Amino acid sequence: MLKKRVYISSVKEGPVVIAGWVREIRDFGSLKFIILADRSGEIQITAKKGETPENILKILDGVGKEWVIAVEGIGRKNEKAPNGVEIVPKEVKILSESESVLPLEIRSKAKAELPTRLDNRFLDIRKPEVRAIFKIRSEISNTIRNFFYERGFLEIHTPKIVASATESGANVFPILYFEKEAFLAQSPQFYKQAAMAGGLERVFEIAPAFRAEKHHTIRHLTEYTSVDFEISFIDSYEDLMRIAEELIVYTLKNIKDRCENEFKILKKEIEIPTAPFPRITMREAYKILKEKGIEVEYGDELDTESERKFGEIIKEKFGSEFVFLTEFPWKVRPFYTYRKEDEIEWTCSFDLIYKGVEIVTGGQREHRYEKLIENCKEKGINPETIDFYIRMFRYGVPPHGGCGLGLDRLVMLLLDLPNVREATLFPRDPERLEP
Ligand code: AMO
Repeated sequence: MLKKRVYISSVKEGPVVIAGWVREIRDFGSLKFIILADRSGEIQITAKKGETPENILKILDGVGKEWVIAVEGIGRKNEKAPNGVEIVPKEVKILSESESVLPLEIRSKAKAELPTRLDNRFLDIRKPEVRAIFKIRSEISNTIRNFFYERGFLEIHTPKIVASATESGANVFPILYFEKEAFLAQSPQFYKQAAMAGGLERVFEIAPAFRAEKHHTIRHLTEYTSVDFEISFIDSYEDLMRIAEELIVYTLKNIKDRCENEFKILKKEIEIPTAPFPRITMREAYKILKEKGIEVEYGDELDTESERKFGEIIKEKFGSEFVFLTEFPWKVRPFYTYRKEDEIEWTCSFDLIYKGVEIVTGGQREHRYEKLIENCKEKGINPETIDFYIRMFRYGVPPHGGCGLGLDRLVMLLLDLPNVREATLFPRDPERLEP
């Protein structure tokens, strides 16, 4: 029976086999409606005394909400049915039963709290509006992959068990690796640079990254999906920003078409941005914020609130939801960042802010061995502890740079979700290790 199964959304008039979850039952004695749902949509099954065989009526009388059943029947036009077609059942097979009291209601009007939803995520994703988020997320990662393949990038897979921190020692997860201490990778940073040292020239990776961030915010996870790319033979970090903005425009354009139905379910209109996005140096940003009465210490990063405010100001000024904040202070960037030639307290690096939240960090890397050693020392890093990385720069490495984009944040912001956890199927945070 299941061999002939089709998705509910493709049901037309005539014989058909469908299968899915019993989402609702309306019983009027001699007439019974069952709403059956699968990944593609919902349909009404109409069982009537006199029309439906007695044995089938009996089976249907026994089923409960969220049971999984397969139905063989006839598709018939009915203007009163939800999608204009109903199913008249001829054969019903019970595939799985469900307990009658569910820990999370699928169709309840009252919205459950996020922790309850996440505790019961397998039920939560039965809701069309939640499933739509993950369909869009899937299309985003597919589109990103296409973008890079079309431009001749190599997809790489770098280790997630590593010997040292790349971003900062403070938020790295130590693990026991046999008798040694190892860490979960915070970023593929060293390895995408190693790919440049190896002459791969243009690489990308979509993979998990781990951050031991204890704070509870709506935009931090302890495990997130990082979209990284790295390219060689760049003239400046402008080359990187150009790819990053092209990637964003390409992705949003593509998913707007591919996910029309999901955007409808979520009642979202997607605005396609135009490149180039505004570029504002950090030095300008301090001034712009100061004019609005927001004081950020010269040489410091923007905190969450000033970043949000900055996004608002840019939206007002340039009509753009995206803005590159460029030339970050050396003080707040990692040791591998390339410093401006004539103003070494500033760097050739940037963040991309979307709707007031950082979604991308990138920049040119220091590829000159001597300078890299100096930078390590200035940041209090003993180069010998990361010799496997540093030694590459003794053997010919072209000027290069790249970016890391947080996929979870992109999905959250695109869909205006209130929390990054909603954009992640099974989020990890300081309290959540299950499901
Ligand atoms: P950074 O540490 O800024 O840079 O991270 C890059 C992007 O990853 C996302 N991100 C996170 N998302 C959710 N939860 C977190 N805890 C979290 N931490 C980071 C953000 C951020 O903009 N190696 C550099 C990138 C590079 O220069 O290529 C890096 O990892 O969207």
